[in-house]
Amino acid sequence: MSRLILSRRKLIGAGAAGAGSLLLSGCDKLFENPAFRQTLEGAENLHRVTQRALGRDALAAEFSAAEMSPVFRANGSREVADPGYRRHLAQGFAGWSLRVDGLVDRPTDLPLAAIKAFPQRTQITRHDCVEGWSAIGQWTGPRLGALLDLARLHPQARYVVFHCADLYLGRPYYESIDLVDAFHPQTILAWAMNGKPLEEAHGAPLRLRVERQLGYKHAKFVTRIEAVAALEGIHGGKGGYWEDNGAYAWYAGI
Ligand SMILES: Nc1nc2c(c(=O)[nH]1)N[C@H]1C(S)=C(S)[C@@H](COP(=O)(O)O)O[C@H]1N2
Ligand SMILES: [Mo]
Repeated sequence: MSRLILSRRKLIGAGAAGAGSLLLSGCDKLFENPAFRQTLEGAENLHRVTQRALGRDALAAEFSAAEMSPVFRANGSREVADPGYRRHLAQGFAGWSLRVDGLVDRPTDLPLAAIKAFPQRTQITRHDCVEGWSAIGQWTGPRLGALLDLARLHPQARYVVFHCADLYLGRPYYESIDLVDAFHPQTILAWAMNGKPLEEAHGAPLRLRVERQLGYKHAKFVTRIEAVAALEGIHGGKGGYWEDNGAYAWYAGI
C-alpha cells in the first residue's frame, strides 16, 4: 500500500496526469484545481474521462491456475528480423539491456538480471485482443512504476513510450500509456509467461502487461522506455502503431 501512496504522490507531483488518482482519493475540491480541469478539458475523448471517473486504479480480474488457457495464441509480430535482436536471442539475452530514458534524472540501462532483481509480481489475467479473441495467461515481472522510480521521472513527464525491436508490416511497432496506467499496480514488464522465460512469439525478452487495456497496447520486444511530455514528436504522433495507422484509439480501456 505504501508504494501505491508513493506513486500517487509522484503522480500528484507530476501535475495533471495525477488527477485521476486524486479523484479516487475522494478530493471533491478537484474541479477547482486548474491542473485537473486542464486534464479534463484536454482529454482526448469522453471515453477516457468516463474511465477516470469509474476508477482507473481499479484492478483487472485475476484468475486461478486452473483457468489458464491451454493455448495462448501469438498475434502481430511473432518473430523479429533485426540482426541485433537475433544475436541477443541466440545468446539467451545475456548481453541485452533495456534503456530507460527521456524525461528522467537518471537514464538507465537495465540488463535482464537487474530487471529480475526488482520485487516481482505474478498475475494470471485475461488478454483481450481487439480482433475478438481472448486468452488467460500468467505473467511475471517487476512493476513498471518501480523502474520509473529508479530512473526518476521529471515533473513534466506525462507519458511513457515503449519502443520495440520489431517491424510490423515494415514499420516500427511502438506504444504509449499515461502515468495513471504506468503506475497501476498490475502494470508490469513481463519476462516470464506461464512460469517460463518469454518465447520469441510472445515478445522475448520483455513485454508490457497493462491489464486494463486491449492487447495492442501490450508492447512486445521492448528495447527502450522513453518518458515524454507529449506524444506529438514520436513516429506519427498518435502514440502507437495502430493509432498512427488509423485503426484503433490511443486509449483502449477495458
Ligand atoms: N512489438 C509488438 N508488440 C505487439 C504486437 C506487435 O505486432 N509488435 N501486437 C500486439 C497485439 S495486436 C496483440 S493482441 C498482442 C499479442 O500478444 P501475444 O502475441 O503474446 O498473444 O501483442 C501486441 N503487442
Ligand atoms: Mo491484438
